[in-house]
Amino acid sequence: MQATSPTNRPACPDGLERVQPDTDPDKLAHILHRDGGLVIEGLVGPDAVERINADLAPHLAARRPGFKDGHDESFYGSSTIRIQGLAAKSRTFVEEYLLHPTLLAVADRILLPNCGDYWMSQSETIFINAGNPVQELHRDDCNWGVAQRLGIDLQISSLLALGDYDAEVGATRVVPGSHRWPLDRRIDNAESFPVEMEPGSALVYLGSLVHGGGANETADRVRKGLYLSFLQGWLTPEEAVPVGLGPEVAASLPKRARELLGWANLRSPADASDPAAAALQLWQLDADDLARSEGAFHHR
Ligand SMILES: O=C(O)CCC(=O)C(=O)O
Repeated sequence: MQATSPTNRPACPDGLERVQPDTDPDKLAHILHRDGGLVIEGLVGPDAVERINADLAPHLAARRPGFKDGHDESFYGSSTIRIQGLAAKSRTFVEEYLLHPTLLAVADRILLPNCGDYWMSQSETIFINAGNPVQELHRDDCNWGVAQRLGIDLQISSLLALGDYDAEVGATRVVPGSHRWPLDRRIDNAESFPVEMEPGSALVYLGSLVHGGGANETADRVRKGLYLSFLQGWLTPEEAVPVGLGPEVAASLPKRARELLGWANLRSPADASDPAAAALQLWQLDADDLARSEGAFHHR
């Protein structure tokens, strides 16, 4: 079956548009709101992909497959290697992906209408080894079930291909247009399509889009994906990001990276008309935000 977008526009087999990194971010936001996801081709260059792979290789080698007992069979993957805290493990990840201007420009447009600032919710390798079955389809926003019912964009997620990313090896499956569905509508695997990508390309999608990892039906290939998500600053991230990062690494990073990684007060909403709302800030640490931003806990 050929996938169609909500506007019945002819589309790729997975129903998502392919765009280039220099596409106008307003257009990217428009496509995301229309389809729920898109693929940015060549978002990260081959050198950076190689360096991220090299940075993460020792960590991957040391980690056993599986993530959370009791949930590996249907969700995390008994043969899948997940490692979080990537900012502390790969400087290239920070410079070339977390701070990618296109990714941040689109996150600004999706998230800032409803918050003073957003932060990283999670960075994670999702390396699906041969034989791992298909993951349960889901929406990332289900982490914040109460807020999910507000009907606003809570999160923007992405999966960067770090190697093979075809249907047979377990490319992410998406249900185009499902970000508009009522939350109680039944999700059928038959309505999902694999998003095939070249290394360095990224699937970017709203937290409300139904998706899941594909089955790795190969004998010996690995589906190498790197997950990164940004979340409304008034919601609790999936990963305890600043704790994992630690002050020394935080101090060595650019300011915007520190902000995204929980090493700064969250900015108040730009349009806060209530003086109290402008004065109050989330994620305070006494009066020492600046010191904290620099990666040091010095109290006056
Ligand atoms: O690995 C993938 O393609 C998707 C993974 C995912 O959605 C998740 O683990 O929450």
